[in-house]
Amino acid sequence: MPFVKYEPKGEIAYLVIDRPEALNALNAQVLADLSAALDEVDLETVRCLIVRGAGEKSFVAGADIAQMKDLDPAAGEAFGKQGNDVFLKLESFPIPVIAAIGGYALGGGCELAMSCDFRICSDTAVFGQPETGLGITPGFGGTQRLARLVGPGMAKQMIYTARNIKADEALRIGLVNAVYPADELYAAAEKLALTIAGNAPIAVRACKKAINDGAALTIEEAVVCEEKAFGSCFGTADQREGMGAFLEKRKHGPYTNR
Ligand code: DAK
Repeated sequence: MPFVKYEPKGEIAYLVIDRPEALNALNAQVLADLSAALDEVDLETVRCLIVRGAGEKSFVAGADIAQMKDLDPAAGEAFGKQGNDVFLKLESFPIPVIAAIGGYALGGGCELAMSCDFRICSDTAVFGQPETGLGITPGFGGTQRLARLVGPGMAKQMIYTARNIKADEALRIGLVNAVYPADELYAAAEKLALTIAGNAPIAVRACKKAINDGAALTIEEAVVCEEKAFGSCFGTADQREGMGAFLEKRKHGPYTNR
């Protein structure tokens, strides 16, 4: 029974983590299903993904503590690698991925959200890295991505204290881009996804790759990523349409991904 549902909706699609009886906690099967769901995405049609949790209470309440409890060091390392591999696949997925967080995003759930391109959340959302309170470290990239997103000082405070934060604080520290009333979250996510889907897909993909590839480089090396991205758009039908529409003072037609 897959714990991740792939739900295409025209040019956008949802990946729904669907294990509400455990607040969508990530066990090995959920991670395998998430990887398989990414393989299902039709990249010819779909231009933006939204990741969300099933139910109203939780995005993902962490890695599955019951499954992790009796792991030995080798099995712990293997579980960490499985999660890291899937989250890296999501982070470098060719099209943008929005995390729409309605409720708990704890531990592996916060790490899943941080592997997406950006995050929006409900006013009921709760974020945290509770691992040190459980006797472990974050295991799916939390020590690295949280520090990059909110700075090392705030990341260290959150991780060392294992204290949860609410949506307003997540907004203040830059962990999420926007907070919505809970019943408006998914409509807002769709609106954002459709706006992205309306722009030239080859350009959007090239921007994602340039931003990701450049993040760990010096500025001198990083701008080369942008030069490559920029160059790759020229000669595409979408670049001709976009610039042609501007010069002809008309709205651009739908982009064709060509
Ligand atoms: N794992 C397993 N089950 C979970 C779960 C989780 N993370 N979170 C919730 N559940 C289950 C509960 O056990 C309960 O199951 P039943 O008792 O009904 O069978 C059900 O979901 C509903 O939860 P509650 O009854 O607790 O619901 P409440 O509303 O009272 O509380 C809560 C909600 C989110 C505050 C609470 O459930 C909670 O504190 N959950 C745990 C949150 C947490 O600590 N998450 C971080 C997990 S640690 C690594 C790899 C990965 C990681 C680390 C290392 N290596 C390989 C190195 C990642 C670690 C984590 O993510």
